[in-house]
Amino acid sequence: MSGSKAAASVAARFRLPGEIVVVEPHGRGHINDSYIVVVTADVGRRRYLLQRINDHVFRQPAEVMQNIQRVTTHITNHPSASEQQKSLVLVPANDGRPFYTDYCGGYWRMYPFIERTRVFETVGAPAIAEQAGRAFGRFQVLLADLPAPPLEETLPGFHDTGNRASAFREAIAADTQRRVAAVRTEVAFVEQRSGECGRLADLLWKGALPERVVHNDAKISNVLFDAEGDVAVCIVDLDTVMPGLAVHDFGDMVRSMTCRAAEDEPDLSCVRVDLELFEALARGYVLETRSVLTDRELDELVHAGWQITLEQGVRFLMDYVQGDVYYKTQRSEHNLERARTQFKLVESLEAHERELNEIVQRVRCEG
Ligand code: GN1
Ligand code: MG
Repeated sequence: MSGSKAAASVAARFRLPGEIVVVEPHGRGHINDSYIVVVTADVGRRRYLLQRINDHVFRQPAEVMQNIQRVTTHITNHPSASEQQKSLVLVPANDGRPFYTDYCGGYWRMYPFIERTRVFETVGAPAIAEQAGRAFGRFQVLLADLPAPPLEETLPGFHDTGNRASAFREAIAADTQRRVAAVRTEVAFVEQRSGECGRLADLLWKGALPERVVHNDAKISNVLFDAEGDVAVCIVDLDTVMPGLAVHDFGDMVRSMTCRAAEDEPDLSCVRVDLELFEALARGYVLETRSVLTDRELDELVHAGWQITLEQGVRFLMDYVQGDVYYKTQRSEHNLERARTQFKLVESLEAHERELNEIVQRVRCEG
């Protein structure tokens, strides 16, 4: 059965208010399969987002869904959440559960599609970076009072960059696809920097940085803006919301919001940190998290940008070396191109480290 056909039969297993008229692929994301479901109801046409969870990546999909259920319920009842953020709720399956399992054991879930919004794949102006920084900051603050128990750690060590570097070393040594010879320069790039990869995990272990509920995939395309593209109104993609470090999210924001090029831009001459975008992002994020973040967390913002960008490059390169088994790709060297783009940005972050720290100092003193 084709993906869309299977999705159409699964869509009927959810509590929808009318007749399903269209089910079509929604080509976003590197991991899960997503579909748009259109329903005609008495109240008019309604769209939904149906997703099949990738169970090679998420080994415990039921725990992922339990986390999402807790997070969406908390946010829906939160007095300071936006209307759009509150509308990110799970559509129950016909049996009342927040997901449906098909006859192969696949996990599916559905959300109402949040209409009158738009998504950016790259950041073209400081105002967008500031809005996105504010939106992720508010998201972290909304979850700061999530009641116990802690969320499940569905992807253990997700941002443990040191562990990622060790796994990478093993993949290089195994070289199952015979691709390592072609990426010696990139492997050396990572090796030269591996000493600094463990810093955030060490600070967490020593208790210098607090564990919080964070998003863990804080990239620009996970922010919904209003239809005009001026105001960030909702954070989406809750699969990886789990315990972690606030600065991991900021690091992912630096990675995806301070460079005007896309994460897979093959022309490396346009890949560099834009200090205006960085300043706007830092201002937005610090403004919103002021009441929650510690000084030690703010001290690590610039390092986190470097570390998470390097980590993402290591992950893309490792997938290339292992034969493109984790991320979806659109072309044969896609993962390698993605890795090179991350490494170019790492170099640029290194070259501008002093200015980036000065910007953070300035932003911290404002207001
Ligand atoms: C993956 O599937 P998607 O696009 O939301 C990945 C993130 C990476 C991101 C890079 C579970 O996210 O960690 O940062 O790609 N998610 C997982 O764009 O590995
Ligand atoms: Mg994601």
